[in-house]
Amino acid sequence: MAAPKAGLFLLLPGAWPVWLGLALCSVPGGGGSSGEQGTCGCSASRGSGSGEAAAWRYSQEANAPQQPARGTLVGGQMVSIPAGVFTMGTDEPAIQQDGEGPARRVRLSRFYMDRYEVSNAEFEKFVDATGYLTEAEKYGDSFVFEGMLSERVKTEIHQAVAAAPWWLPVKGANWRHPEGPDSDISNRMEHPVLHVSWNDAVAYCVWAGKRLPTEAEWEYSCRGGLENRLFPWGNKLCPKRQHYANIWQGDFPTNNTGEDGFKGTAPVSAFPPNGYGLYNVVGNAWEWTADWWAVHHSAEEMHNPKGPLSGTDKVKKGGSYMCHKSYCYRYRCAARSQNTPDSSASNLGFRCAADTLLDSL
Ligand SMILES: [Ca+2]
Ligand SMILES: [Ca+2]
Repeated sequence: MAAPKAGLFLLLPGAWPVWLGLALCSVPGGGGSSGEQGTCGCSASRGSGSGEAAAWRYSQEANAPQQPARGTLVGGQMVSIPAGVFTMGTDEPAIQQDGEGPARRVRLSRFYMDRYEVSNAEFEKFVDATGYLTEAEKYGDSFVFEGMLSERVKTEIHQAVAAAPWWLPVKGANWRHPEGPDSDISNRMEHPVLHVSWNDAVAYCVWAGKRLPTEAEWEYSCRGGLENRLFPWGNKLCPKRQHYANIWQGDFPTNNTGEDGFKGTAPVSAFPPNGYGLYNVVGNAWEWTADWWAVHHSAEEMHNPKGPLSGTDKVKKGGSYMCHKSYCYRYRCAARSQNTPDSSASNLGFRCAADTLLDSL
């Protein structure tokens, strides 16, 4: 099990995903224009809606795309992403060392993309059909954020990641037990599967007749037909004071208000979809891509790029429910990070892509 990257993880005081019934960004226009330091960090006053009202506000029905999606829904689970050319990366990198630039033109053939992050329910089908054991289960432990752990589990841990002491290797933590042996997913079957390594993600996608998206495909999907925008929906983090992603609100690292409704993960169908009809592309769970990690990129136009031929880490995209702008401003389409292929953690999942659709999809 490889250590999580130190720069990606946040203190999360809440113990469980909690629906707080708080839906609106409490600072009008939070997030502002491109490059502004907005976080929806609207801790001063919360929305006053009831849980039921907030649940409706973020339901699939209430958040149906207001404009026709440019991707085409195929069956219930995948979207046909049209061939096209887009600007990958940015010439205004927010995190220089991550290799977000340069902006370069990338041409892609048509492909298919999962509408949602792979959920616990979907992953369970795979495990039930194959008996697959994830790497976290084989290793016997996985990384969990300290703030998610019970006191009993914490007292049994005597080791931490030196560079990121808030991440603890928890014995018995895996996709079925995200916070260790005394936790389960019975109330989170529609949440993204966590504690899956890159190798686990590949195994799932192959079983499903799919594959992991390349980084270029993921980013193109993230942008939803928009050019040079920060987020899948535009440049404002909270347009019309509405939350569009599950990230962190509050004062890092002491207070996660859960203003967007979730201190932990959210259901994979929560929050409005982007222009291609994809949900939770940024935020909620980090998503593995197929590519090896590198930080230097050619500015030349490329056609269906697949990243470096080899490497030590794989690219992950989108940030997670633990991302706050002050620490991990990586819930942008151009943002990126990396882990070794055998890494697993309580904020890292995936979705699949495909070149063709099987009849069963
Ligand atoms: Ca949140
Ligand atoms: Ca995501």
